[in-house]
Amino acid sequence: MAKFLKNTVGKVNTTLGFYFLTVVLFWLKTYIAYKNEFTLGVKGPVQEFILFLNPFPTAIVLLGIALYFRGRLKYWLIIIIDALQTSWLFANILYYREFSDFMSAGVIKSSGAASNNLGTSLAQIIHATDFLVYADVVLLILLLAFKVIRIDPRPFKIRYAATLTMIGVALFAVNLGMSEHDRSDLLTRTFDNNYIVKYLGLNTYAGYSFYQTEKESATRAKASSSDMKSVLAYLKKNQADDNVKYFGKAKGKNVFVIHLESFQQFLIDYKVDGKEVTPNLNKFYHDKSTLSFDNFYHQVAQGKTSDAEMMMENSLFGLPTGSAMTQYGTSNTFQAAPAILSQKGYTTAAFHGDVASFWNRDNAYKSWGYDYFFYSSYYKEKANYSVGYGLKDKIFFKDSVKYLEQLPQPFYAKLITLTNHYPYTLDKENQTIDKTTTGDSTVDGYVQTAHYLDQSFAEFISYLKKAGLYKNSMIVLYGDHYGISNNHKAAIAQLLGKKSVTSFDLAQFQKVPFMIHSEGIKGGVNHTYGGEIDALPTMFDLLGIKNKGYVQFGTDLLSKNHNQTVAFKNGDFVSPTYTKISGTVYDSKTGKKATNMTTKQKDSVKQMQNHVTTELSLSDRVIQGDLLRFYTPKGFKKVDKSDYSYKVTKTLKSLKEIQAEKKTSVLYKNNGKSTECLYKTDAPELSSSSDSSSSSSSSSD
Ligand code: GP9
Ligand code: MN
Repeated sequence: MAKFLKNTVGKVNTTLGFYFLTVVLFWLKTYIAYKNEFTLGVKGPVQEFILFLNPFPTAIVLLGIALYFRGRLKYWLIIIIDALQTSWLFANILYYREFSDFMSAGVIKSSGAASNNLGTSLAQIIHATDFLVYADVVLLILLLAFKVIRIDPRPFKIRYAATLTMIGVALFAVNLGMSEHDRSDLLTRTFDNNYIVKYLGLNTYAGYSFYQTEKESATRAKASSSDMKSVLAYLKKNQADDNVKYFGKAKGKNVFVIHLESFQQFLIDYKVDGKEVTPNLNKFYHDKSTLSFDNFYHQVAQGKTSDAEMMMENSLFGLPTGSAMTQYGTSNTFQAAPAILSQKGYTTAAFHGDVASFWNRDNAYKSWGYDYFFYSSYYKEKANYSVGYGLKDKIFFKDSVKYLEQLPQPFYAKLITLTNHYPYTLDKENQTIDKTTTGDSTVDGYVQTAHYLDQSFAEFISYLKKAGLYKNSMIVLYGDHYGISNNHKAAIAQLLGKKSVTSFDLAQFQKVPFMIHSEGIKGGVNHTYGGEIDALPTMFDLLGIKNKGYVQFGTDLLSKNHNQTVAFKNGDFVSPTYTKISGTVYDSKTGKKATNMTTKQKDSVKQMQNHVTTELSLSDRVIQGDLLRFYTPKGFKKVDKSDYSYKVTKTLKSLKEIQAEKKTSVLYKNNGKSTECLYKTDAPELSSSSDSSSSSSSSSD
């Protein structure tokens, strides 16, 4: 034993030994921090293994740089590189504690203190034990200084240094390969910083973040106010008038925006074995006070849900790649629906049963001016309460009520459902309709989760009726994007009762519901062509808010001048006359390829294409150049992100205070008595007596 120890200690006196000691110590503390300081959402043994592995590759490569240098210098370089990596870890531990997110290069560049008040709160969030991350660095310095570890002055062979670099790179490739296998499009789709750290580690995240920020800031720096002028000129020409018949018909009402996850239009009135899949949504769709659109398309790209949210609340498109909400949601200036409405006296809140960081919601929502954001930490969690990304819809809706009833009215509340999400798995106890039988296992569960969503929606609506909210609210429903991707052509054909599907059929398959319910308005199924980009101007029409002056690329679906050419993000489009998919033009009425077109017809297609290309590229310019910083609409006050915090404790306190101040919440009007008892759900998870009362939220942020 003594000999072994002596041998091991002896090895530390060589350059290689010292280097390895540093690598291992760095790995160890990073891993400890992963486990204790961050909520990375690691699930299953593969992800556990990736997490365990991921500090190694970059540490091997980065600390290995020192080995290319001579003599004592290489030792001090090892220490310096170690200290730098440690500082990044240290900064992120603090930042994460405050913002539940990793520090981005953008935050550092735009001075974290100014944009996030980090400076002022630093004293409150720092713990003495945080400095322990430097313990190994200090220890190594002391060991060297007191010559416990002797510096090996011999030059380290370049060949060995290169081998170590290569080992690091190879390990990185393994790490990346395993990660992509477990979660594809990790780097291109930019879902969540937590994902990048979980899979590729904190160092890689740093590199990724700096690369992204550099790319973004170059475009941002090039942009100027004259770019904004061309956008405004375009909008002036293209924005549509309001519809006097509808204008202001829902003025002053509460607004519910219910995000139907992955919900496609074909599900409306769809039957499996004679049984309606979504009877309650169908009823709502056909209600005499519901304006329903049956030619409404999703227009998302890689940003999926986040693209839908961007369009619905900003009337700006997502980006050609990645997610605009993730990449620009923190730093850009926005003039989003929540901000506009809150400046008109609304309380604004978003509800979602996933973690706050997904799609960078915790930051983007601040930029959009959301007063409140209730995410997973606000909801009681139990093993069977969640499926896939988070809380099951029935539980989500029910447990949202305790916050909803506290919002001063009028409010704008967005509720993002989650259960109807790929791969459409549902616990046995929640299955109340048979799967379809196409034989495609990812497709067949779709009707089951959609049915579950439908029931959840019905329970929520019946609560709204009992609580008196149904009458004084405008309720907007939309499907965010397809649920069944084009990779499942055979199954899609079966579902639609066709032999096979063409590209035209697949374009039609991108329809999603868009419904606006408000008691007193003239409802009915409206056949106007439109898409998510048009939702906000349409809602504003009903709420009596003029769109002119706002930078919104969509137009009011109810307006006579509404442009019915619906752009897909890749430049394809559909319209009542022609549809263009991958360069091929189809006659929208017949679905057949358009042949023998007259010059006039060709011109009309060309015009549509021009319109689509122009609006997409201008919208991209607004986001990539952060152009809204150059323009503030009349009467609009620029959003200051630092005014907002979504921390549980702060929010609960603020809700409590606001009750007596505003005196308009459902709770206040009910003499402080909760309306939760009005909520009826058949969620089996809540049926035992201990679970049926909704207890307080978890206390973690
Ligand atoms: C996650 C949820 C899913 O919070 O919104 O996003 P998606 O995968 O549909 O884009
Ligand atoms: Mn989605």
